[in-house]
Amino acid sequence: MNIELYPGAYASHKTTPQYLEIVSTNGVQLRLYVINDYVIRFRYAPEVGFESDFSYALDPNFKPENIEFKVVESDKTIELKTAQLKVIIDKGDFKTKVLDLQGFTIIEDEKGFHWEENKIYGGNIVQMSKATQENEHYYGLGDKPVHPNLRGKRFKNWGMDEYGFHRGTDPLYKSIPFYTGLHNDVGYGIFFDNTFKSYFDFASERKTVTSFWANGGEMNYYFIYGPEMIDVTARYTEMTGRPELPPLWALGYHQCKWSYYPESKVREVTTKFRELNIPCDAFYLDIDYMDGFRCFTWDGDKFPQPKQLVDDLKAQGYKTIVIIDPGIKIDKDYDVFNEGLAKDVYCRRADGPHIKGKVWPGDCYFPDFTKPEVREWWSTLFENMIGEIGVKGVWNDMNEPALFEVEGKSFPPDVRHDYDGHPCSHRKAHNIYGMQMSRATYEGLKKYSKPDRPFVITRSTYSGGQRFTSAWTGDNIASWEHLWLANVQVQRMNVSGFSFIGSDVGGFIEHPTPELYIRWVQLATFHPFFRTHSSGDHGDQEPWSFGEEALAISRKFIEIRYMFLPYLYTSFYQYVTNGKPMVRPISMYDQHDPETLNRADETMIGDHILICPVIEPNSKGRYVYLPKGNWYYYWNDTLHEGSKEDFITYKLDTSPIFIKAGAVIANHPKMQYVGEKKIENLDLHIYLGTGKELSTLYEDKGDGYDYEEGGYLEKSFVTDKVKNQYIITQSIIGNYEEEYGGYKITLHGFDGKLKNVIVDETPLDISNISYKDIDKKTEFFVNKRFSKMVLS
Ligand code: MIG
Repeated sequence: MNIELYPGAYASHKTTPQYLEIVSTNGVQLRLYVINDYVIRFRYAPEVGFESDFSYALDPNFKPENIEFKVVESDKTIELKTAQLKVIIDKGDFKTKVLDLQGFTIIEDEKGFHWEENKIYGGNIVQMSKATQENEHYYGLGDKPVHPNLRGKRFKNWGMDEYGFHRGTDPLYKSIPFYTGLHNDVGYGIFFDNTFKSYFDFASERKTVTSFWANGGEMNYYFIYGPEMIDVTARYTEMTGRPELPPLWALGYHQCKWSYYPESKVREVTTKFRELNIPCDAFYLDIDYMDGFRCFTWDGDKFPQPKQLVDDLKAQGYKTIVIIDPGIKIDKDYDVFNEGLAKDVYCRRADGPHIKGKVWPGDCYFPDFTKPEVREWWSTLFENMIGEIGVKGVWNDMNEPALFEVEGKSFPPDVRHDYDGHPCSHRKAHNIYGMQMSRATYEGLKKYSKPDRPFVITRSTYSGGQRFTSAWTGDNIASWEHLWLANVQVQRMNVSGFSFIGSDVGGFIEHPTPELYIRWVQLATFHPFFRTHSSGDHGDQEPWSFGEEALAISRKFIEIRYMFLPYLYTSFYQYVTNGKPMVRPISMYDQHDPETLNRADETMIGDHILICPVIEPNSKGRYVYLPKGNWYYYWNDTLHEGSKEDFITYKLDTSPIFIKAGAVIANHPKMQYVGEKKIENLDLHIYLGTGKELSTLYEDKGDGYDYEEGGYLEKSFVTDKVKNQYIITQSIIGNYEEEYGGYKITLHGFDGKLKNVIVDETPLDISNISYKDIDKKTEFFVNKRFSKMVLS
């Protein structure tokens, strides 16, 4: 039996410019680092002091601000105060609580920090327990396939290859030990930056307690104050990093299957997309393109001329993406294997031999991606693939790491890792292995795809992995339950700071019905990453594989995706610059409305679009809760008042999409791929509102790095209704030249009653304005650099 150990009473404290350190009578050290006014790091050392301070999660570019904080000692407590928060440490029992400056308790220790000796491996099992408030809700924690609100459940973080997972399977592929709590309207986050196997219990074992612990390492967590939940996520990615902008095409539609081969099949499918006018930007080659599954090789029979193929696809507007797994086949005639051996890149067991594991190529060795020299070597392997052949993106799979035929489906615990100069066992490195692989891959693409932007997609990742790569949710199933899961997993990953994610559309395992495929496309149309993928051992899964009706509807939605690219790209820009997730559960849109807090389906995409997926067969309508604001139904401009539930009816060819009143939204014309056509005029849709509303539009070349030198535009549109006038102002930052001539304005909700349009003081001749009475739209053209437009 293990004994729970606790800190004793207060013995002494000291302060440095970065932290307050308190020591207990039995030698426990607690350091409170003030990261900024909103974020405090809690770090405990139970016995002999702290380990070397290193984290893969933190963005190396993130430097804590030099923040002033005050420390006040009294008889019973030590208090630390920032401009936003107060932390009180009880001198008697070492417990902490965090309050806002109004004295409201945001979080407090229940047992607080305690630990048990790990009798098998040495070190400690470090534990923390917090009181749960009666009305407290919990969100986030990565890819957990359960209802958005985590309360009443327990989870484990340990990256696993879970083929055909289902609702409740835990753990899955990703480890993101960060959650958001909300009670009494106040949101906060806890990021437990510990890469060992970790656990979170949200008032499951004991109804009034939320706890988290790990099988090794330090009790090292960050308290992140909101109070708005959206700011919690933003502050978390301020520390753990945000990605660079992807190439615009990566937000287009992707087509994948395990596997498209030989070359003639690839040509047939890509040509058919063009013939049928289904937009598509990216085409994937799964493991069968390789020679016997040897990474960085091509099967000479199936793909005799890879460069020619990639070039031809490029001419048709396709970007080719190839899979690369971590396992390197043990084969003395294989260059990559030999090079790796010579450079000593492969992971070893504790006693010296390499870790040998079976995956697709048979027996393999595995690079230790936690070693800087190994990542550097790996990045150079992409020279030919990216630099010569012209592949545009790389797909990292099996990087939990996944092994066949062994217990635990991964490395044994004794395997050694460099961990960037902090040598350790697999127990500590398992959860970051996939993240470091995708990092090394990203660095390879950065090297050889210049001046273009890289694109990487991964299955496994850890906190901070969002800096390097996009992700997908893994091997799902063609079922209605999985459509529901896709929706909640994409939201959850977004709450967890990882926006660039999507699911295998239609399901990876088994064959979807036409209806399920259609409904899935309708949801994924608004997911940051949009790709159809299937295991290929059942019927085909291209948009035309489900009959005429499904083809027409899929095409219609993929076209909508392309029309909304400027909006999605702007949402990505907001994620990159201010950390607002691209996909926002409606609890994050309005946490002050209790109706939003347990909703799984309704979802905000960016600032102004609300979607609600149809997640049942034969559905003719469903209830949709619209949060505060007024909402236009996308399909007919009917105005719905928010803060209530409405019953929305639809057919198979529509799904609930709402645009917030007051929004200004840009649309691209329909295109078969990004950049196919020159845009003559940019469609700008203005949705009449009742108050002030800000809309953003980000524009740049869609690829390359000119934006770093000012080659971008950030346009802010403010709409406002003042008496009988509707005023739209535009302000612009940056110096990119748009390729289009002007704006084609479409007004929504004006009922064709427009009398005057004044653009920058000049009345517009509105005799030519076209009134479309049926849908009550009014269209006209204006200068793209206008500053003020008055409609009356
Ligand atoms: O053991 O590369 O999740 O997307 O198609 C299966 C073949 C390996 C698992 C991935 C899936 C991919 C498949 N891979």
